[in-house]
Amino acid sequence: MKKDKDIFVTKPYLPNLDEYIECLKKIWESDILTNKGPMYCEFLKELSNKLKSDRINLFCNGHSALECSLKSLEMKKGGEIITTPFTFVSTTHAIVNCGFKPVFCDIKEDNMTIDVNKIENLITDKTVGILPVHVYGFSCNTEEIEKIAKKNNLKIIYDAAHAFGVEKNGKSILNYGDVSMTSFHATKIFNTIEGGLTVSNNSEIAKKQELLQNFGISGYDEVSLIGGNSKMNEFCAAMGLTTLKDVDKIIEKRKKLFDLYTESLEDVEGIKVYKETDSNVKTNYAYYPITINEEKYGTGRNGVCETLASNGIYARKYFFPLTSDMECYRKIYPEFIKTDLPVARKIANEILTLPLYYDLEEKDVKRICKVLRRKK
Ligand code: T4K
Repeated sequence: MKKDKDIFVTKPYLPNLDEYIECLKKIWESDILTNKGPMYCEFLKELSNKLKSDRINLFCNGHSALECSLKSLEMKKGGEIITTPFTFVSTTHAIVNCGFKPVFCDIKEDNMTIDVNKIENLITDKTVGILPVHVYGFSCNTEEIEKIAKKNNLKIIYDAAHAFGVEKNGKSILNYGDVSMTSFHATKIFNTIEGGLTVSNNSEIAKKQELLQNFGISGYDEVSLIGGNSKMNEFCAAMGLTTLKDVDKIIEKRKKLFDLYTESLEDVEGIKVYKETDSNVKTNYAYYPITINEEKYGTGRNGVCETLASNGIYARKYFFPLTSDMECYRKIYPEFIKTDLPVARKIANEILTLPLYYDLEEKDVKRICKVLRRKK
């Protein structure tokens, strides 16, 4: 049972209730609850302005946005997609659900994104795409990924589920790749309860996604594609509309808490803290990951997680286990668990993501750090 002093890894940001109720009144007046009604259209317009793209689509969740991205790109079914296993399982499930085979690439020590130096060794005549993850909102090396993709004629799909609000070279990071998707889940920095979005680099792909997410319906009496249903409804769009203006404020508060964690933990022997490594990137402070070196700290990651929990602090092991090692894949792809992923395996065994959310107070961060600094 949740106690008052309990601190969870995250807590959704809730916008001004009166403003949300105003939107609900409009929904009641319109009688339109879904299928791209007025709220959806207004939210889409506001996002277009914010992201400086008119090639965007809104989804009922991030996972559907990712699957739709994979389906929209004309990649040969059964082809291989190079990706990382240090991610939420959605990334790998989407690849498999869409009829492709994941090929796992190791990650970098410094920001846990795909190691671009290890991609080309994995390319075969079956490779059709690269699906890197801007994990924790830290930027992948988009320049190198683009070069490799161009040279080998591969599509790029970014899992930017954590990266709404991240900017690279002065533009939203969602504008990179053939398609980027993000998540608006309740646990994300900006939420629409459940929701997701794609940004495509070409209008034809964006149009195809629009069809795919609504059964392929292209006219009153016409269905031109075999699609499904993954549209965002009016209530979620209203949540997004009410919250969008608060995004900068949310990121600013998270930065304060993020910096306080770093200040309090960076000198602790055995604890490694992380930050955005690219000076051209403005990050969104989506998560606060640390790794714990058992030898130096005196206790391993699991022990630290338990100690925090005994103090009412519920950190999470995002992302352990690696998706390549998950039970669901052991039978169909027994080779996955043997993949050579030294950095990803080490980090997955040492990772802990600490609580970080808008309502978290500085005194909470200090309390968490006090527990972590009480090193044996
Ligand atoms: N790609 C990546 C890289 C992703 O990380 C994700 C999702 C996706 C794709 C797919 O996007 P979506 O289809 O989800 O839009 C959570 C989220 O459900 C998931 O969205 C997220 N990534 C993943 C990293 O974390 P869980 O199973 O850890 O969530 P849960 O329910 O344990 O919540 C975590 C904590 O948040 C709880 O301890 C309490 C708090 N919480 C949660 C919810 C839902 C609240 O206080 N209120 C709430 O309403 O997966």
